[in-house]
Amino acid sequence: MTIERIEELAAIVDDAAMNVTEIGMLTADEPELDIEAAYAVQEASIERRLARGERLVGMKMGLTSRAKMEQMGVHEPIYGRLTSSMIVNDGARVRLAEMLHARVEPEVAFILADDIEGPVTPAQALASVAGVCAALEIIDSRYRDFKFTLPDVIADNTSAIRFVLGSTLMPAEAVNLGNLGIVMEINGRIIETGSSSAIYDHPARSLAELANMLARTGGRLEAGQIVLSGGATAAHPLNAGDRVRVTIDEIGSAEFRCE
Ligand code: OOG
Ligand code: MG
Repeated sequence: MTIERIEELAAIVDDAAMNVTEIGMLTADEPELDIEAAYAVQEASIERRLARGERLVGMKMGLTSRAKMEQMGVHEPIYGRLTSSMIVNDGARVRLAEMLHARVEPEVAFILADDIEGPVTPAQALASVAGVCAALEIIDSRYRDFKFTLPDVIADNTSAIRFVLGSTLMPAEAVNLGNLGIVMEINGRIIETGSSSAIYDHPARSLAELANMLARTGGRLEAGQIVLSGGATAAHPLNAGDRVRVTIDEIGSAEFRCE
């Protein structure tokens, strides 16, 4: 695919996100959009955000749990990019008018102390982590009916729109990271329970896999970056007035409100 075509597709997903307008799947009109081209479109769409003054603050893994793979009908892990405009402070409000059909999912987040350059094992990746915290990711596919193929969702920056990190950071080695109980509540009602073991068997495996996927195209994770390791349960639709909270054993909680 030509650079011009990649830029064109990046403008389509970026405009859809900025204007809160849904689009049809890119693959419907672009048979050449394979996985490699889709990551190029994702990068070009992030370049547009950076040109508007956003900063790259981290990376996210997606479709790392069976619950998410089954919900979305896509069975391969993918990664996306997190920018400064996606950060929601713990306890703050999010405006659903800025989203099409937002959903929320509970996640475990890492903050990196050092760069991570693949290939690495999960244990090596953990040695570069400053700490772990509870997180909520809000996703909002730009595609009609939240339906997409693997290249489509990669090109759309893996549906990223907002995320909330909990306010406590725990050293990864101080907690039983591979099997922490997770509870997600909306308006005080428990709507999902799960375990960090659902995240690619262990969140550290998800982190290492991310570094390894990036290494294939010469990329790496950088000190200070945030990494979302992937939704532990299915994602849930959000409605105005919702108060959402995730509580994860040993590492704390994160919350936000919808308006
Ligand atoms: C794709 C993004 C998946 C996760 O944690 O699995 C994701 C989607 O479900 O729209 O963020
Ligand atoms: Mg996610």
